[in-house]
Amino acid sequence: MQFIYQTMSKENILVVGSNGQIGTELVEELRKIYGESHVIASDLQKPIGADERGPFEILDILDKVKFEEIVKKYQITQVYLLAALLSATAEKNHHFAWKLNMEGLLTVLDAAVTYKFSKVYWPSSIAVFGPTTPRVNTPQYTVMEPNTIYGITKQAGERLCEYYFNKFGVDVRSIRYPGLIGWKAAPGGGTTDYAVHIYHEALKNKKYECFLSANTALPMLYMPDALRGTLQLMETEASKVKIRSSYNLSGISFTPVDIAQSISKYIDGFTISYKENDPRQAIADSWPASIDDTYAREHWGWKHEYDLDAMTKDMLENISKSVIVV
Ligand code: NAD
Ligand code: AKB
Repeated sequence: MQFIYQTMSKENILVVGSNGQIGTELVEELRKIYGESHVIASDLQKPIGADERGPFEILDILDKVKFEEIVKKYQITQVYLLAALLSATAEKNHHFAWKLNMEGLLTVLDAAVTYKFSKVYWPSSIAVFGPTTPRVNTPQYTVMEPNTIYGITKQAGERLCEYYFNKFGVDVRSIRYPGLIGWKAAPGGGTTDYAVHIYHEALKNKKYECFLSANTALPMLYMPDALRGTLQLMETEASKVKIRSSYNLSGISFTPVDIAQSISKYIDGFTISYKENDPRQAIADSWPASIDDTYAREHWGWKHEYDLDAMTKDMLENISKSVIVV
């Protein structure tokens, strides 16, 4: 087995947290590029109902011994670290959010030094910004005072990534994802999750009760764009990746009213109502409404493709054909 890994590809990639919203789709894309046997998926448990293609390992990223065993077993050269608590879940247990989000990253960065990984990918978030940040067209470099535990871990994580790049030469790359919207997997406990649930409820019941208020604008991105951007950043020549904390990345920004109007173009009679006093409102209010991603566009050619209506059409078509329940 090891012989195959050595001869078929130079890269053996470990995805940590592969059963989640991003991992489910990212593993598929990575396997198209590097070959099934070179992309090792891993998570706390085997994915339910998943096909058996490609290697999978049960891994808790807080178990450093097991992580290193897997790194050695598959001669891992790159890690995509996706395991984390997201904004809403993290607020329910801030100690564990700090532990998982920070220790997981430190473990991977230390292993990158020890085992000389060629690259590491770790996603940050728009949650690095806070209530004192300019909300519209938020620049790459600006005031950053996040007031959620999730945002605090993302900001500290960005500092760690840059530190390991400068001090140890770890080729770590990162994107500050906005809210991601896709139909292949459920979102995992964030503030932007409404923008996935709304499509499922629209198709099932022609109505949706939104936990954010009507005019809460947030930056969002359709999953095919997010995956393309991620792989594009990871394929970029190292000298062009000039930001080693994390890149702002922008796609579409919209409010619950905007997405409801977009859905109404495809589903007659769709209605939206608003739930009051949800704790996720305060999180959303502390985040940017839109993002300036000039550096990603200039440094490595980022460009999003999907606007709101194109995403809505694609989401509704695919959810109606799929068996995935969110
Ligand atoms: P998710 O919650 O859907 O998936 C996370 C996965 O990690 C889950 O499958 C979970 O089982 C696994 N996991 C949890 N604890 C683990 C542990 N101890 N060891 C191993 N695996 C563990 O999250 P996601 O949406 O796929 O996000 C992945 C990353 O991208 C996170 O760092 C998140 O902060 C970041 N991000 C996501 C979004 C988004 O909108 N989805 C936006 C910004 C940033
Ligand atoms: C969340 O809402 O927590 C995530 C994010 C934007 O980081 N989707």
